[in-house]
Order: sequence, then structure tokens, then C-alpha cells
Amino acid sequence: MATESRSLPEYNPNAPADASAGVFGVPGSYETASVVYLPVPWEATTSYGGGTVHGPEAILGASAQLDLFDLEVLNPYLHGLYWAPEIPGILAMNEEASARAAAIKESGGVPENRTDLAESLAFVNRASDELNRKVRSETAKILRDGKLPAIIGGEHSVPFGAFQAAAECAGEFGILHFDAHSDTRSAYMGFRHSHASIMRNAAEQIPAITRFVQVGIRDFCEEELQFTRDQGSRFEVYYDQILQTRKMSGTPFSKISADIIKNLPEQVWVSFDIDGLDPRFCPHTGTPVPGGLDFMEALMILRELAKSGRKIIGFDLVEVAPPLSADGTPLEPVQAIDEWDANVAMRLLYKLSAYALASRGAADWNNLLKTPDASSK
Ligand SMILES: [Mn+2]
Repeated sequence: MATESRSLPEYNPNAPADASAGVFGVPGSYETASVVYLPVPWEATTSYGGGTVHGPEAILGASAQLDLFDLEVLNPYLHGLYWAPEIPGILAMNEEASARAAAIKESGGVPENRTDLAESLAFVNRASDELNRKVRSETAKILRDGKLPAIIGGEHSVPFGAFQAAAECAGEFGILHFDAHSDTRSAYMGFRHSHASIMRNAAEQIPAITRFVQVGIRDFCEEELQFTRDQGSRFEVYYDQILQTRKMSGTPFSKISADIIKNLPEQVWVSFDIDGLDPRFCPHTGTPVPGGLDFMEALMILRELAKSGRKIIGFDLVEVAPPLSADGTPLEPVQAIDEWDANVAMRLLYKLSAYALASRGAADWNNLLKTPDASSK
């Protein structure tokens, strides 16, 4: 893939950003991009708090606030970061599927003798299949064009088609999965492609994914614990409780990061559910859970991955949600705090992009190796 940087004519990175220019306030096009963000506004199976359907527009809207220069990887934006248009039809499909799913969620699933709900369930499952087909073909195109795909959710069910595309175009790979939840339930409430089932579906249906390394997991049922154990060495789960206890007992986080990364194969997809972080970084996400990673800890793990020589072949960032007003529409940001979820997410997105590019040989690694170390200046 193309990872060379280029200067952008008539663009001054030190000036205040032009919010209408593109993601992070930088002009760009698909043709010149190394990283392509594919927004997927979808939340049909969301089971608790809604709003992640508005995640992509909130992240894009907040992104112009970023200062582009990065101490570690210098100017990742020069490699070309492009925010693709939404796949046509997704928002309308989400609206109908969400409306049908609402009644199923209300009854906690589909009881016998409720043929109306069974019909709605079949509708939602067909819509999920259609969504997966669309995401798969768009992601495959991005990969075939030699670019890095980045899926922006939406709920955590959305990258399934992208995993399929990665398997088809790149062969075997591992998933580094940040999340509060295991996401290995079997068809939660009957939804075959539930946000709570993404890693189980991936494990059962995509044999090219040889490893799942889960980090920050702290909310799961016994069936999920059993499922991941039954998968043997294919699943390595860093439960938050155990990870945090190690940290609090004096193990340096750099050691913990290295332990996590060593389980991954050569090629890695990063699946980042924002609720893997401490909820103070994502207060409006759909299913927040206390505990979780600090922002800088997540970055250390990602840095360790990029430095390790493994290749990031794509990534997703999901479950980001802005605060909603009483009628379910996004709150018009009045104060900076209203944009907090999206602010954190766009900064994570920029770093994810930088580390992904760096893992493809695009960074000044001497710089990256030096800066996080307190002994250097
Ligand atoms: Mn998740």
C-alpha cells in the first residue's frame, strides 16, 4: 500500500481548521488517501442506551478540533485520511430495522405464539445480512485499492462484513479487541447479528481469524466465559479485573502491554469498542461499565502493537454516542463538554490511524521510541 507522505498545496496545518474541509479539517480525496474511514450509522440491535447511530457524524463534527501534529508519528494526515460518504440506504434501513427491533427488545426476545414479533425478527436479521454484504463489498474495494479500511460505527455488529473482506483480501489475521463486553453471546434476543455477538459470529464463521485477543472485558455471562474457554488458545482474554489487579500490584503497564501483544499473529485487525475505556471517556456510550482502560493505556497497547513489527490491516471504532435530547436527536453542542464523547473518539481515531500507518512503515520510529520514555527530552 502507499504510505508515502505528501504536502498539500495551499494548506496551512498551523492555521485554525476549516470545519468544512474534511475529517480533521484537512482536505482530501479517496484517490490520494492511505486511510479510508467508512461511516456505518447502524444501531438496530442496541439493547440499552441508543445514540450510536449518530456516532459517525459526531466524530466527524468534532474532528476539526484536533491539532494535527503528533509527537510520536509527526504528521499522519499527510498520508491522506479520507472520510467516505455513507453507504447509500443504510440510514433508512437502520430506521426500519430499529423500529421493528424495538418491540422485540421490549419483550426481551420473541416468545412462542408471537408471530408478529417472529416476523419482525426475520426482518431485522435480513437487514443485518444486507448491512454485512454492503460493508463487506465496500471494505474489499478499499483493501483492493491498497488502502487501509477503518469502519466507524454505529453499534459493534457493523464490522462483521469488514472482517469477512479482510479474510478474503488479506488471508489469516488476528483481532485485537478492546471492549467492556465479551461480545460472544449466541444471537442475543434472537438477533443473529447482535452487537453482543460480533466476536462469536466472527469465531464461528470466519476461520481465517486465527486469534482473538480481548482487552478490558468486565461484563459477560457464564455462557460467554465458557465459549471463549472452549476456543482454547484461539481466545486470549485479558479480563479487566485481572489486568487492573496486576497493574495495582506493581506490574508496569509496559509489561502488561507487551504480554497482550505477544499473542497476536503477523496481521492484526483492531476492533475498538469505545466502552473498553473507562466510561469517563465515553459517558454516553450505549452500555457503559465502570472500570476499564485509561486513554493512555489503550494508546500504549496500540503503540506496542505498531512497534512490534506486526501489520495493522484495518480497524473499527464503534459504540461512540453523543448525548441525546429528550426526543432522541443529538443534543446541539452548546458547551465543549457536550462534544466530549466525540472529542475522545476522534483523538483515538487519529492515533489509531497513525499507529496503523506506522505499522506499515510510515513513521519516524526513532522518534516514536524516544518520546514516551520519561528519561528523554
Ligand atoms: Mn462491543
